[in-house]
Amino acid sequence: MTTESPERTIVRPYGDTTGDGMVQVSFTLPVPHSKRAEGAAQQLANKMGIDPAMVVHAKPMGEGFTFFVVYGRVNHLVDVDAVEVVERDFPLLTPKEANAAIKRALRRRLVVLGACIGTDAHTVGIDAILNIKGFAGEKGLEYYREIKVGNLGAQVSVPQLVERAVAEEADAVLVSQVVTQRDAHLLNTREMAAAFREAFPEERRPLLVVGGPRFDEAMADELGVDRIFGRGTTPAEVASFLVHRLVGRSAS
Ligand code: B12
Repeated sequence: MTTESPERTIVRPYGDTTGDGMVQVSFTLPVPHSKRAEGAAQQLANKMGIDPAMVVHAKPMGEGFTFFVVYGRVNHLVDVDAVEVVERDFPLLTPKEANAAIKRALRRRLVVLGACIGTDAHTVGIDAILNIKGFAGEKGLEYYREIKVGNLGAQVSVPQLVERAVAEEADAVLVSQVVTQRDAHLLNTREMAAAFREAFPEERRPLLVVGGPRFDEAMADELGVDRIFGRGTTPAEVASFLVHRLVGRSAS
């Protein structure tokens, strides 16, 4: 890491030697594999600011497509201090602490509903958060004595989800969106948020949480949800957020 001044931290990518600017990118071009195709990949990499660019891997992908890995140097600098991310702004609780806080504040179990909506059938992510076996060494929300979990599974329609949330008097609705083709995750999330706003008065609306590996966590307001969780989220982070928001809400 090189620093320009005591305040700013400026870094370059690292490949063979510190600060040499080496990066590796992969992409697919709609051309059959050939020397010319490799040249095209190199040209694209050059246009992306990678110079020199070496095609280190090229593999035909079905008919008329080639997958490439290109390794090369960029001259760009990264200002780490200028990076903006959504930091965790609530304390991380153990299951015992979360249970105690819910019991104290709500005097009933907190009701959570989870689902993959739209045509999305990727349930592994929502299961990682909800199922008792959990994720990354943490137990899922089903393990929390004071949380009642309903996992609706895959391909749940927005009307079905709203109906269940009404019937179960859900405190929070957790939605997973993994497929991002044609921005399906954004469209589905907006549709879901609008439907919940229509079905509930604002003060009784369940907390809306979405997650998936390709969301931008900074887009919560834009998508009309209360929080977005991205890649690598663990169950304790989600439980802690729910406690922070719902217990806080009931206290005010
Ligand atoms: C397993 C898998 C499948 C399985 C799904 C099985 C199942 N029951 O889930 C099967 C084989 C069914 C499948 C099918 C398809 N798949 Co698929 N699949 C994958 C794969 C390999 C792994 C996904 C996964 O399980 N990750 C592990 C979990 C733990 O991670 P996660 O989902 O990110 O979840 C974490 C966080 O994101 C977060 N999180 C996620 N959801 C939520 C929700 C909340 C509320 C919160 C708080 C947090 C949270 O917490 C989790 C834990 O940290 C990915 C590629 C990859 N390596 O990621 C492709 C991938 C997602 N699939 C893809 C595609 C294209 C498809 C198909 C369209 C393929 C086809 N042509 O049929 C179909 C679509 C089916 C459908 N209708 O949805 C693409 C999506 C591309 C895109 N741009 O959208 C990927 C990226 C593969 C690729 N590189 O092309 N797939």
